[in-house]
Amino acid sequence: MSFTEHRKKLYESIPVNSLVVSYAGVPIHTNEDDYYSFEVNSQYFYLTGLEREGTAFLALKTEEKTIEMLFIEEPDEFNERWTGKMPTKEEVREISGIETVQYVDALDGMIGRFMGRYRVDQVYFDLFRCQMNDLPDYNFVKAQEFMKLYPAVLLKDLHTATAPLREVKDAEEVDKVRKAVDITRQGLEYVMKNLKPGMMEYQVQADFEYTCRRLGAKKQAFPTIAGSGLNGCMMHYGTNHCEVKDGTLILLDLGAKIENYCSDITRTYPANGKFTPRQREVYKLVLKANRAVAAAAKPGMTTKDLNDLTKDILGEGLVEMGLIEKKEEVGKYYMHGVSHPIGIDVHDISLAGDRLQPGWIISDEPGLYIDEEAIGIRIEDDLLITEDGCEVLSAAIIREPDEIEAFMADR
Ligand SMILES: [Mn+2]
Repeated sequence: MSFTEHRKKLYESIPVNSLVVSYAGVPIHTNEDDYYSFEVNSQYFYLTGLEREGTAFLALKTEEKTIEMLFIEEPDEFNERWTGKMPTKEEVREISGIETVQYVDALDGMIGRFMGRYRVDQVYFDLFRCQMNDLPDYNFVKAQEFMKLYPAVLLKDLHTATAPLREVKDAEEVDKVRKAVDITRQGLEYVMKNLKPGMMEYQVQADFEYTCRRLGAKKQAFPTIAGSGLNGCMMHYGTNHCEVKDGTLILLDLGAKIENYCSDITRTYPANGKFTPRQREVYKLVLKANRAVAAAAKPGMTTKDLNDLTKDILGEGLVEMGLIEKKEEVGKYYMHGVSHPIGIDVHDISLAGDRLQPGWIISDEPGLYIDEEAIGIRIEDDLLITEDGCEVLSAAIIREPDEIEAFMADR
């Protein structure tokens, strides 16, 4: 089973006398009695396969053995009456492959017992921080509580420890991303069938997300970006509140999520089904970079290598079009990176500078953003790195301008 394998890889990679403490997390309060929809901690999910709030995972690696345990809330009638069935010990045992399951009230006592009975040199908590000013998340708070009680133990980062493991996807993980990509393909086809000038961007978003749900994707991989005209020039535009005007392009950066694995695809379509000659010219240049990255990506490269290649191609093309004088000025119209890992997180875990290996899944997403012409174009595919190159997981999502026009004409 996949999650058992994930834990095995972790146990092999950490030293003896290590304690691992990982929490699913708790929902974040909004106002009154409302909470944001719960998102499970990714390290916890990777190690257990569980998405349930309030649960925790504990592992101790000693010289002789590794002990692993799961802690869940005790199902009770009152909570189940209001919010539905809670997972049972048997159910979480089945999903995670962890035999020993206890109720969460026993967790602190168990940590104390481990600390008293065994030699623990280091303890792993997820200490990842996205922005310096972010509020500390649940695992971070728990790490601080632990360190107050056991200051002599070396604190290590579970995020950093799992990164090399999560970077390389196993067959089951690849299969989940494949399914997510295929649902995204069908969602985009439904969008192309229905897209017309006068729609609101959020209606295009709704067409896509409706298809995802209908086909079994409970969640989106990230908030759908549906930016028409100038809005397509804003990298992470997400308000989607404008009308899609005739003669404009709409940039759609979106993805279904399947069993907590993401797809991340961008396509750019003409609202009325036909590219103008200028839109087609710019589109062709972005497509050239997109194809070149897919042709070049292979083990040993870094995402920076792929981005350098992208900047070369886009820069040369922009010089030919007369938009810039030297290709080094490419940053005026292309201001992001071409590639990031994809997995449980849409911008998935990786350590800076790590080189591509077979099993990595990365994006291939060049773009050009010409504000003065209200042309924003990005074409994004998902690549699985293989032994000697890559497989385009999203190969079946059409991207040639002729194919798109033909598809949109035939409806
Ligand atoms: Mn992306």
